[in-house]
Amino acid sequence: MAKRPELRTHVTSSHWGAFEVDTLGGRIVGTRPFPEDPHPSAIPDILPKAVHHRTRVARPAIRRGWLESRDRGGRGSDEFVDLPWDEALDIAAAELDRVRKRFGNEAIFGGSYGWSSAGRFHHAQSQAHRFLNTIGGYVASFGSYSTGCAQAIMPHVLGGPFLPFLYEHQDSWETIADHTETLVMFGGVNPKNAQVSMGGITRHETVHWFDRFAEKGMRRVNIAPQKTDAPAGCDWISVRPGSDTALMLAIAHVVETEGLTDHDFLTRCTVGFERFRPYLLGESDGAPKSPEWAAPLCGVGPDAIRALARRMASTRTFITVAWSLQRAEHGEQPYWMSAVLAAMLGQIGLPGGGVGYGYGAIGGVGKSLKGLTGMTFSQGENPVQTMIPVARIGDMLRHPGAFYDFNGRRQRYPDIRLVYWAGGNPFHHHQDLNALHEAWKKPETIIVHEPWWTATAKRADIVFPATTPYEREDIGRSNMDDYLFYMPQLIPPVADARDDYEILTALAERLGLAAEFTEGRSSAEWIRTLYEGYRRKAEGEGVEVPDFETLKARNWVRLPLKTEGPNRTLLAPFREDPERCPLATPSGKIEIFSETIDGFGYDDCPGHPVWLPPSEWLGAATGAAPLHLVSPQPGDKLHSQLESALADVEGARPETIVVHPADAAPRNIATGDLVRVFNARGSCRARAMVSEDVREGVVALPTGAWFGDPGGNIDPNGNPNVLTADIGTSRLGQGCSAHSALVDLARL
Ligand SMILES: Nc1nc2c(c(=O)[nH]1)N[C@H]1C(S)=C(S)[C@@H](COP(=O)(O)OP(=O)(O)OC[C@H]3O[C@@H](n4cnc5c(=O)[nH]c(N)nc54)[C@H](O)[C@@H]3O)O[C@H]1N2
Ligand SMILES: Nc1nc2c(c(=O)[nH]1)N[C@H]1C(S)=C(S)[C@@H](COP(=O)(O)OP(=O)(O)OC[C@H]3O[C@@H](n4cnc5c(=O)[nH]c(N)nc54)[C@H](O)[C@@H]3O)O[C@H]1N2
Ligand SMILES: [Mo]
Repeated sequence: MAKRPELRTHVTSSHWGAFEVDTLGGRIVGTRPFPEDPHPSAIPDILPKAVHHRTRVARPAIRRGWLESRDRGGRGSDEFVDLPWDEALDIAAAELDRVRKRFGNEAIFGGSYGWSSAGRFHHAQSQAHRFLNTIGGYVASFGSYSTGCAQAIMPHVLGGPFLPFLYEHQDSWETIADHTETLVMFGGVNPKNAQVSMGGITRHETVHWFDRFAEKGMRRVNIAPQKTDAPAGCDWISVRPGSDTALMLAIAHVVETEGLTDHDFLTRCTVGFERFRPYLLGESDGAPKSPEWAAPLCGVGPDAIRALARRMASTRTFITVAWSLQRAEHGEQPYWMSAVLAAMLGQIGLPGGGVGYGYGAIGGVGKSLKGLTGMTFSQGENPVQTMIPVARIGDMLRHPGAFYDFNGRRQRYPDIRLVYWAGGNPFHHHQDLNALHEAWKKPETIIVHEPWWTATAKRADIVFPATTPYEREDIGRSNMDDYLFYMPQLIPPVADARDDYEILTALAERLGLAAEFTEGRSSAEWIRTLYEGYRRKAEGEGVEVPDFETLKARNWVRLPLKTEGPNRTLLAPFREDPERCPLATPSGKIEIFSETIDGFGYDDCPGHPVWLPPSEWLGAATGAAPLHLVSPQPGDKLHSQLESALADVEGARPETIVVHPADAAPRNIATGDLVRVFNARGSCRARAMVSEDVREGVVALPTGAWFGDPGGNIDPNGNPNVLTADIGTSRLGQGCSAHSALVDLARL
């Protein structure tokens, strides 16, 4: 008699939190919130449909044009031929070998940017990097789409590296709750974004903290083009996108001219105010950066600016800056200027005062936990030195051999023949996708590992079907979370999918490098080895972690990491004694003027923060492109993940664009109408939502709809990256400039 399938329930972890999963007969049939999560995300609801979706890559597939004639032009339109694993692996290994022997490993681009899935071992990007290092190296990428620009500029200002500031040192939510009187949030603190955190976030607490702030009577000011960029109940100062630096300068101008600057702090803890002050007061360029100067630029009235500046100077004020502000042309400036403004207010290093970055951008920022690192699968050493800033991939493909500037260095783009991608979706994440579609024709070969037929998989030559985390075992753990998970294999691999590790091991075998790649260990052995290493390290730091079998039996545990708690304050020891605890800047102090940056001679990022209008913003609006497009992260998912099943829901696609009534009326657009969003770079469909929650002149279309139609035609699903510009933030940061784009709308 056949055994009746049994309903089983386990907990797993993900970038959007932990959740319970029901499986039955090898399928995921339901999910439920994790009981200890006070504000669980609804993102997993769609998982049962997405994991078993018809858009899963079932078998290894090779693009017909490439297979038959090594064609490059049919990427995105050609059909694919399914091949048995062995044959597809043979072809891919031979191609990797051909390219590295003929052109050298510098012809392989393996940056492989993307969030992939949570799980400490099966992290596709790290796996691909280790494999490519094993076979002689690859061109890597620096930074992230998230914070690439900040990672370049902030070490010059506060000493680096930037990310540990964010994740380990910034004021905790407790500190802010206890001390802050005025919370000034440039770009808001967005609860929809705090749903996710790389590697996992078990307790979603952002909304709870804002309730507490409200109860304590903290003044919360959301300075953003959308009211919804901060939790309900905050004051909303609606600002023009791309203009925050002008607003910050005007606040600084009031502070300085009304005698509110903390000169003692500037003298003790900063350098270069005397070089910046003439610019602020207009002595060097004839334009005092007064509220009257800033008002027409940023769209905030002079009285409101003065009132805010006086309040900031007279109360304990914490300035937060969203990552979105540096994902824009000249994104270096608001980041630098916010630190300068906080320094002038003299509250850096005081609990609940000063400045912090990326609160709410991911749920882990602000959590006060003992940072416990470890369980990292080594990527090995990359013998190839060439590296590009991550968002410059389009330029690299278009201009092999060309020189470009990056953070004081003059570098040359390599000549890429083969692109290897596992765990990312560049045809979701990159800007100006029609241009990328063209540039993507340059490499001879493109190899992608993907669970789903994304726009990137469709534009590859060789596609290997990858498992999702539900089809393999792993450990779930993030430095910004105090839970630890055994992530069981919940279902067998869907169709012929294999783990990234298995795929790469099979390729390494064919290249005679299996022993180097695997060190003789299976996935299960690696997971246990990494875990034991972590456990020993944790014990060394006084944190007890269960042994592997115990964790496996228990599924999850909460670790006693909540120790630093209430007093975590950024730069407190430095403020206390800047000579004894200097910053890692050249002067050891906060650099209001940077000799280093000045020495680079960049007109798009000079020696102190300045107002530099972006090429596309409302101040440069034209009849053809009168509206500013912001393209925030989607609230209902992570980037382009789970999109296949979300898009199935009746009416869900194209994606929703938020439009102000004053912009909708003259275009005869009402909520629910289909519209065309367009500019000279491309166009997409979207569904209008008319709302006063967005600033007039601004439209908001989230990222993540799968890019559909190649070429300059209309993208049917609403991917904003057909509209965004593929330009660096500046020669210093070379980050992505997604939030700087002008567009128009028309009813379809
Ligand atoms: N216009 C605009 N564009 C933006 C942004 C913006 O604000 N505006 N934001 C940018 C930012 S900050 C980011 S971080 C990027 C995000 O861009 P990405 O990180 O590239 O986006 P994801 O959709 O998360 O891509 C991850 C891919 O990995 C696949 N995957 C998941 N698990 C596995 C696995 O185990 N193995 C393999 N092989 N694959 C797996 C998923 O199916 C998915 O296709 O987008 C950027 N793009
Ligand atoms: N649900 C969900 N959460 C996510 C993600 C996801 O895909 N889904 N992605 C995660 C990732 S990878 C990242 S990097 C973070 C990103 O975190 P952020 O960078 O903070 O997020 P965004 O959603 O790009 O932008 C937030 C808001 O900034 C505002 N904004 C845009 N330009 C400007 C400006 O010039 N000035 C001001 N003042 N405001 C501006 C927009 O109105 C936008 O809604 O989010 C993370 N969280
Ligand atoms: Mo990001």
